[in-house]
Amino acid sequence: MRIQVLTIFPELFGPFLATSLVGRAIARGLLAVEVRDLRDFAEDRHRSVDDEPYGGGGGMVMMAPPWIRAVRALMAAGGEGDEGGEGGGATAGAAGSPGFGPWRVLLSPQGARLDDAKVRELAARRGLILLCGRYEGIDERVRQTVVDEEVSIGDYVLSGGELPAMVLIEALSRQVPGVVGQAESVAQDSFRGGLLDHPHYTRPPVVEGLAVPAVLLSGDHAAIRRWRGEEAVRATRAKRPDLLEGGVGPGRVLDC
Ligand code: 4FV
Repeated sequence: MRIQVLTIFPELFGPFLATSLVGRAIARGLLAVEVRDLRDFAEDRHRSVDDEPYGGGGGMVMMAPPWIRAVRALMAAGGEGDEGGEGGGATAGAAGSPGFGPWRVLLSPQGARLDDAKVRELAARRGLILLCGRYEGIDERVRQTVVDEEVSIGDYVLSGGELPAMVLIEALSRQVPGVVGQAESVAQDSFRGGLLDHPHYTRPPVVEGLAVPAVLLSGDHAAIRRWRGEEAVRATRAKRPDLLEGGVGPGRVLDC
């Protein structure tokens, strides 16, 4: 999977892309992430990317031309193919030719809420361009020209789209085959079967007078799988009953 990120704070991504699972995935070539400074696509010598809002009001708005130039440059740089591209296909230029180019995602509170299903949908694409906004927002004509989809990580307002982009990159990296060891652990991830995860325990056997459930020390793997399935349902019913509306995830319980 190839991910290109556009931001005015590229320095925010360094440690994240060099550490732990994402860092290892990139080092092993399982994931490619390029971070580009939007200011490199500004049109004036002050590298301006924001201006005052038409119609007045507080704060600044990000200008459209730098974004449009930046996304088109990244598209032209031969992003791997998906049915992204301008206006869903009808565009000028090799990279923008119909049906070619990375899928362009703007991180914003107005987007579809990021969940396990959305992560898997985006992970199925070969190329992504992530647009990280700042200030009060982005000129609407960016959405109308070089954005295929908006994604939100939650109903609260952050100061920038960089952290949402990192959340998305981390979630996507876990979907890339070979990135997470013990392949089945991704399959057992929370939400996969529509359930939260079962409780986990490790040494020491007693903490603050609280012992590990005996079944986990029994060696009876069928009993352990059953216990974990029941505990996953219990945790989901207690903490996220909304997840059970669609009925208990079949795969999860059945194979316990
Ligand atoms: C956000 C979110 C978010 C809004 C204005 C950046 C900020 C500023 N992005 N999920 N919630 N973005 O709050 O994705 O430009």
